[in-house]
Amino acid sequence: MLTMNEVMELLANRGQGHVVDAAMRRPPSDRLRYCDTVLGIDLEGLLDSLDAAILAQPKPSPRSMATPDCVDLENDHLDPSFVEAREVGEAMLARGEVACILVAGGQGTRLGWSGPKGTFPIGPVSDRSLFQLFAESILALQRRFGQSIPWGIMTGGQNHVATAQFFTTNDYFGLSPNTVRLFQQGAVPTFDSGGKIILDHAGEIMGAPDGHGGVFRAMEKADIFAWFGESGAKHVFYFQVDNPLCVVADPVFLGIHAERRAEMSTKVVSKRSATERVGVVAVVDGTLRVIEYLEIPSSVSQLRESDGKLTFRAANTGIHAFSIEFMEYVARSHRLPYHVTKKQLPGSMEINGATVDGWKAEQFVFDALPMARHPSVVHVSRKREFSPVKSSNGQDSPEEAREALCEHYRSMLRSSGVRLSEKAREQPIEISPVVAVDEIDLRRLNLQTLDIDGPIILTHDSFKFSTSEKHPTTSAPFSNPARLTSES
Ligand code: UD2
Repeated sequence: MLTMNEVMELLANRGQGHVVDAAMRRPPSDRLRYCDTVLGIDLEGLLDSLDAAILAQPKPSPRSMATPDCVDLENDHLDPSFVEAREVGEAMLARGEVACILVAGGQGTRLGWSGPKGTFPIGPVSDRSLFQLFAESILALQRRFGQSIPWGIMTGGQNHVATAQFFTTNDYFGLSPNTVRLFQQGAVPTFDSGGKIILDHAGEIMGAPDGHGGVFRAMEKADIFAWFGESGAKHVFYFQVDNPLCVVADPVFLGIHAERRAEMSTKVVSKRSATERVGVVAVVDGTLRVIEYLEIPSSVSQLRESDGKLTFRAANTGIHAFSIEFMEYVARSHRLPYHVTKKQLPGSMEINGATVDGWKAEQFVFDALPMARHPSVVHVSRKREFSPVKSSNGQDSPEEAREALCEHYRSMLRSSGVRLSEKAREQPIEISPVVAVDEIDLRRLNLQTLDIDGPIILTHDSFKFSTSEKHPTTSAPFSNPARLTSES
């Protein structure tokens, strides 16, 4: 990495002399802090990407594009051929070889939610938050496999404190605090429309979050790799905060990842339309990568097979598995490219919140895929595993996600042999992960009939259920776990 003097020289040579002057006006003891957003990053790569964006240099169109080879679990995740993969993944969890990373640094601006997105209430009956849902999934797996699962949560500068308070206020949702670590992602400079680094009215460099691809650098800086290593973890299950259907630390996915000795594996679902705002996984000029939705030519996204299916339909879910060694390699390689996009940014002289046209640079976690020697792609059911909460209404809305959760719980009950009465089928339903994370857990409950005429929630303490409105206050302990009726 560049020394401070080399960074100053580079900035001076690349038209950023105003930053050098500002830094030199700082007392030497303050320069390291002042330059934090330009140190420890691939500054040259960032400035090259900025110049290319400003010159609107067209990205070289791929010479060749092909669809990726996928392990297909879309139709039946319980397919016997994956029993072995599940067993491999469960053995990894039982040996304490799995850690989790959740990226929760972005702002939930499109959702219109003021707090950290993970605090958003998503439980169809309980309104439990996204963070609680994920925490209880991890708690359930820890109990099932008798091993702690270290959980790193990446926050952003704007939501770190609020996220930390949310976990302490909620006692980490039953998790032991020493198995959860929050760490902040890094920041990179923002640029005005002419490509100059923006300084605020105090002469400070205006930084912005460096993208979820900043997770590698942030994990290294926060000693997460050392923490994971000390706990015996060898593999990392990586997921995004906005998808409540994510099967956290999915043993089948982890088993496939390990069986194929993959450094990085990624889950895809079928795109629901040519214009859906998701990246697609494809083989571009012989290399497996994700092409982000803003960078996919419409001629490619519109291509269809003879059966009408989209040719490039492998949608990036943001769910990945990594070997820890590979994550450390990516962190040290400084090879992740920067994606520079035009944004409305707070101006250097923010007057009444005035914003200016500028440029923002981000790194994307999935750009590590081309660096993996043996990547694997697993195609899973969208219905079962993917309903991100992105905007307040329409597609990817909270309502859509809540209904997807209810349908997921109903199908879990059906797959485990439970008969749902006519009226129970219409009710909102929720199963806390600590009661059951999947059909296998549910079968152990020996629950045979569910005949309830109100919102149902199977909570954790002594399998109670509540048939009241939201935030159930009254709940009836089961007299007979096999048969649940409103009269229970
Ligand atoms: C992302 C993917 C898209 C598809 C979609 C699925 C990118 C660029 N695109 O779209 O291909 O997979 O998700 O839902 O990722 N985050 C941080 N720090 C940041 C920025 C984001 O932690 O600086 C987190 C954010 O909290 C969220 C996740 O990364 O958990 C995805 O970020 P997003 O919602 O901005 O990505 P989106 O919806 O543009």
